[in-house]
Amino acid sequence: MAELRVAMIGHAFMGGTHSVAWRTVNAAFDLPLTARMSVLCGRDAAKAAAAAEKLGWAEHATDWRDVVTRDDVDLVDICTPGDSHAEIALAALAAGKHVLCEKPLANSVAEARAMTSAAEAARANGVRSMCGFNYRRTPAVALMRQLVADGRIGEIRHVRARYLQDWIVDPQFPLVWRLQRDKAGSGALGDIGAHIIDLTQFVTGQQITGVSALTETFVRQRPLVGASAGLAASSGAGTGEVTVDDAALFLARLDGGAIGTYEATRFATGRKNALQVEINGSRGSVAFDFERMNELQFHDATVPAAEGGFTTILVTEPEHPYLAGWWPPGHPIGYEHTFTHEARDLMLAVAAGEDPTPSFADALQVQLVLDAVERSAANAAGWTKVEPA
Ligand code: SOE
Repeated sequence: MAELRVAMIGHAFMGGTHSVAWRTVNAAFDLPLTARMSVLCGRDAAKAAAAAEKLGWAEHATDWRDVVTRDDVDLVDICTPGDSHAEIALAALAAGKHVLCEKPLANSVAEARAMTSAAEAARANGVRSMCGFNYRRTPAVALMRQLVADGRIGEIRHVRARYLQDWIVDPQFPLVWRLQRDKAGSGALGDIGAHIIDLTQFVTGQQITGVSALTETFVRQRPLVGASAGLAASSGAGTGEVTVDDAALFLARLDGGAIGTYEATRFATGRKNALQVEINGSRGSVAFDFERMNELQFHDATVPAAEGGFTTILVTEPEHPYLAGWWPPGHPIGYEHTFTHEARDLMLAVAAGEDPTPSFADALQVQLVLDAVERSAANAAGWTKVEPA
């Protein structure tokens, strides 16, 4: 069977999740291509070698510029912080490689536009590109989209989205790259707010057209990093400034007539990875919480009131999206599977000569929303003070 030879740039948290995906995708799904984990690339040779060994890559390398032009690489998988997404993606596309790029697509609208133009130009030569908004591929989320598309929710009035984490509540948690604007672009907004923007637009089929926002940075100085691994880190000597938001809230209008509230924070003590979305429509509602990712809450407003109310759908059946690839009915799956589903869909698109989604253009639209949120939050004129009593 034909191979898809993958080069992965970066090997921290996302590199780990993507490695699981490439390693398992052909075991779970019957696909027209076989993923080959050809080369893992990282700046430090010893760390890259250890990561390649641990994560299952055939080789390691230290210079991404060499890697993206190699003849024995078909796809470049970008798992680095946002400040290098644009440069790597542009080079990979110019070399005719398919590209999978972690979210958010870039650190600015200008970079996202350049990446989108390059992806569109490369497309003419059969080159595919995709942004890694993995939560779209949670079976319960895909089911939620199906219910909306099938008209079961009716006309959508409300979109209520929150992404709540608490991993930096401790003011002594060090200044990792996700807390630095030059590396991450923004804070909770781009890191996790981007997911709920993408997810709600994906589920509803509507796009955000305007926002009114506020952002806050609760802890402005943090210890510098001693060592870090994934999201965990230890403190080194000295402190530095947090240059991103800790939390972002906004109201939104969507182009199909819905109105929305969005909240992204890393300070929701006790909430670990609570990506929560509720959609209310004229015929019913759906609600999802990633902390219970194998369940979907559904209210059918067309049944008699006495039988109404939210019921729990256990999204563990082979009839549900993606689940035919996994275990017998009733057996749940986890976070890492969303990345395997992403790899599956990308491989199917590459093999069929079709464009995978979300495209770079879709991710640019998310970037434009992030940018509007930041501009709105910075605009004090939009803030109405309560008159003193
Ligand atoms: C950290 O907030 C993080 O790992 C995000 O970067 C991911 O995109 C999200 O899936 C989980 O949380």
